[in-house]
Amino acid sequence: MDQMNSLSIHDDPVPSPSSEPRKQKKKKVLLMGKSGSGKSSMRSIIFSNYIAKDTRRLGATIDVDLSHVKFLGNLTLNLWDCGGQDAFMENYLSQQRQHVFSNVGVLIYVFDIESRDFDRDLLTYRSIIAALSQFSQSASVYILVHKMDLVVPNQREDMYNDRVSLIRSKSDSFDPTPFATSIWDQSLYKAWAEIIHDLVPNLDQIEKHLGSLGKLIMAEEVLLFERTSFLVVSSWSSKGIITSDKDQPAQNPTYDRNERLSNIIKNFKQSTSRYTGTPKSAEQFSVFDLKMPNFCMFLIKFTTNTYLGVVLPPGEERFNAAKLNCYIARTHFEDLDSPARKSADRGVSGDSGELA
Ligand SMILES: Nc1nc2c(ncn2[C@@H]2O[C@H](COP(=O)(O)OP(=O)(O)OP(=O)(O)O)[C@@H](O)[C@H]2O)c(=O)[nH]1
Ligand SMILES: [Mg+2]
Repeated sequence: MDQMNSLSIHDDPVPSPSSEPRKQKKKKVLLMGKSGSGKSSMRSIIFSNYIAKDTRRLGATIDVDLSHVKFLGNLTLNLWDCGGQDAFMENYLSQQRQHVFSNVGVLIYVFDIESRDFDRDLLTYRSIIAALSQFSQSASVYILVHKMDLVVPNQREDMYNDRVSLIRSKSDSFDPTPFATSIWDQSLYKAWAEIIHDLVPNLDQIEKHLGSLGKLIMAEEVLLFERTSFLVVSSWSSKGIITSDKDQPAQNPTYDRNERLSNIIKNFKQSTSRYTGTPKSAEQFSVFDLKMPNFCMFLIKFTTNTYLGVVLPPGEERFNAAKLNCYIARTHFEDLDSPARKSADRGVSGDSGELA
């Protein structure tokens, strides 16, 4: 246990991030797709603590709903939730063309799998892609084939593959990353966790340090959750024990456990908010312990923008020492998260409004 109490996470030759203060980075994220495809629903679930059934009361978005999300790694996401009614789409493509499509970091385009007129959806997508290649050629493109829950299970894969190959053929020089999603299961969390993983600038460094921490505390698995979305943005597993890759043989067969866990904890946070009267956006727990006969787990508030989850074999000693060491490691990870940020303004400070 001595070894664990003198935690050092500098065993890998990683340059100290505190010596090179990072500037605040901004990423413009366009969320587009036709009206009713589910854009605002997913935005509310991922960033505003909604659960799936809350989305039924959302109205159609008028023009663009703009929100700024402060994020892990000194990153601010400028999220443009673009109302998808025809008149708005035409406006983005004409009068507002440069304003909407310049400086875009990421385009997330949502297709409704139930749409009756997919050919028309494709035409609109093509116009959007043309505008994007005109003003933001280096943007990343993600396509979400959404509402998959409405398709009977044995047709899902074929239908999804058909749609994706057609969408790809209309994507010009972009190479979109596709996902099949639904707000009614963990697929939405998986898609957004991957998108966010690509967005966070210094995640490779964070990942390296997370691995060192995992080894030192003799964990089986370490998970880093982004605070606002509660998505697992990074994870580490001790070798040979667990893999999250579904194509690799694993002792833990639940390959989508990270997404499931995000889903479960977000629902848990919703319930605590409902029954304790705590505002949904407030920090709702600082620590969560789970001690089962075959494994233990704790979740702690870690840095400004993260929670840390640690899975361990059963055993009180190891559990307590690991937790203590994670608390010691917090200051170091705080630097990796965002050295410049000590502001009280956290999370979504949505200034919803029209295009300027
Ligand atoms: N069955 C199913 N319904 C969904 C899903 N995602 C969203 N919905 C429903 O779709 C409806 C429309 O969703 P919105 O998120 O408002 O659609 P939008 O894309 O923002 O539409 P605009 O703002 O007009 O562009 C809501 O009633 C949601 O509950 C899904 O995955 N499955
Ligand atoms: Mg909307």
